[in-house]
Amino acid sequence: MKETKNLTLCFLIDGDNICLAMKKRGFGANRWNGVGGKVGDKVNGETVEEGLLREVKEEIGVDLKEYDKVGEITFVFIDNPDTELLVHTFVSHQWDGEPTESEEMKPQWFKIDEIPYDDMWSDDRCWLPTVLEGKKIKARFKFDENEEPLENEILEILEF
Ligand code: 6OG
Repeated sequence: MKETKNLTLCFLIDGDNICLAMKKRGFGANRWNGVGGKVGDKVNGETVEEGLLREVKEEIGVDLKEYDKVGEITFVFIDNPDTELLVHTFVSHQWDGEPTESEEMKPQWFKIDEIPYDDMWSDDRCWLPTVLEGKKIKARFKFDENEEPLENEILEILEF
């Protein structure tokens, strides 16, 4: 039986700047990414949006005031074929508070044209520019056992 785990991922955008956060521990450590995490992690029956607000607050201390869903991205790892990660992806232009370091994440602002793709998950280079152009996507990526993308396994990027 395939299991789908729901996660959230959010990018704060301020004009030409994007807030990324360095993951300090756990899955995806030492990569820049948006902020988010598992839905229902710590709170039973949590909705995707509740999970988004909780994780953004926990990880960078910010309360989102506005956010748009911009993508649904499915990740499959070849050494864990029965589990799919479904990452509900958002951008926000309005929030309360300043992004602040936590035990899990160290946030930093980057110019949108200087996003450090070499130090991010490799899929980001494929879909994040499309999202930053204001499009919404559905995408699916498959990784090998070394967390490297498998050639020709980028199945689709669609507007929906
Ligand atoms: P926690 O383990 O911290 O949630 N995530 C990914 N993000 C990108 N850009 N690419 C991936 O490719 C990802 N896999 C997971 C979702 C993990 C956080 O990392 C995101 C969550 O925001 C494989 O609870």
